[in-house]
Amino acid sequence: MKGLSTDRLGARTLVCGRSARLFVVLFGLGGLNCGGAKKPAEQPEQVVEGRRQDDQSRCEFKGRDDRDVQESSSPGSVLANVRRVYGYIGTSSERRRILLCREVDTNLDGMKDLLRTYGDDGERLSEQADADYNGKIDTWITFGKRQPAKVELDKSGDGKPDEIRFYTAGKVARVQRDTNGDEKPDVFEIYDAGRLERMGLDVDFDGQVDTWRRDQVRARELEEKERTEVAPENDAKKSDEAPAK
Ligand SMILES: [Ca+2]
Ligand SMILES: [Ca+2]
Ligand SMILES: [Ca+2]
Repeated sequence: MKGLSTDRLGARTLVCGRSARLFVVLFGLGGLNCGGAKKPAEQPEQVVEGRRQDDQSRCEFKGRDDRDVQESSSPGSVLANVRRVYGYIGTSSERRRILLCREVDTNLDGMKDLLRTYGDDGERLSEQADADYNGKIDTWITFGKRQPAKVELDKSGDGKPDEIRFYTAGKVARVQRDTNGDEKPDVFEIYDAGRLERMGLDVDFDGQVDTWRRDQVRARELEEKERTEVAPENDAKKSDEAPAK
């Protein structure tokens, strides 16, 4: 089956049949080659209207007969910049198609720079992003229940994460950071309700925290909070202890 449809984003979408190998989107031409049509001859990587044929795809679908691939263009993009890869689960009447992977070229430079993977019920499992568009993934997100549970960042540009953020109920709870490039964390931040409470520093990089620093402002706030929470009890005690008139 070959035709035009409209997806949830209202994007113009070119849809092919079940087998991924049955279609090829020709970048720059927006053409389509579905089942039965002639496959284009193998060509070396080339620039087509500023786009290379290798778009740094990271979704798994090449050479897979059990994957469907859908290419679409988001609003503002003339060419296809969104790819969805589908798979199948279940058997016979319970067999259904599910979205496994979605990748996007967000800055329209021809290279995919954002990838999301999904579970059987459409829930987000993970995300990878090349946030500075240099061709290397620098952000990895692992999702818990609907929200990010862990975010790993490569700030040094070596392709490996050097900062890991752990989240609880959507708020940052812990951060660990490698500042000397030995791939071991040496800064540990502890958060309370999403606000930095204290920071541990491993200054000689032996894996042991040498000093803990409390956020001075946060410490004062906590002390004040403790004082005001205790105060009413004290007041009540005083009135209990007051002699009867
Ligand atoms: Ca891009
Ligand atoms: Ca990058
Ligand atoms: Ca380190």
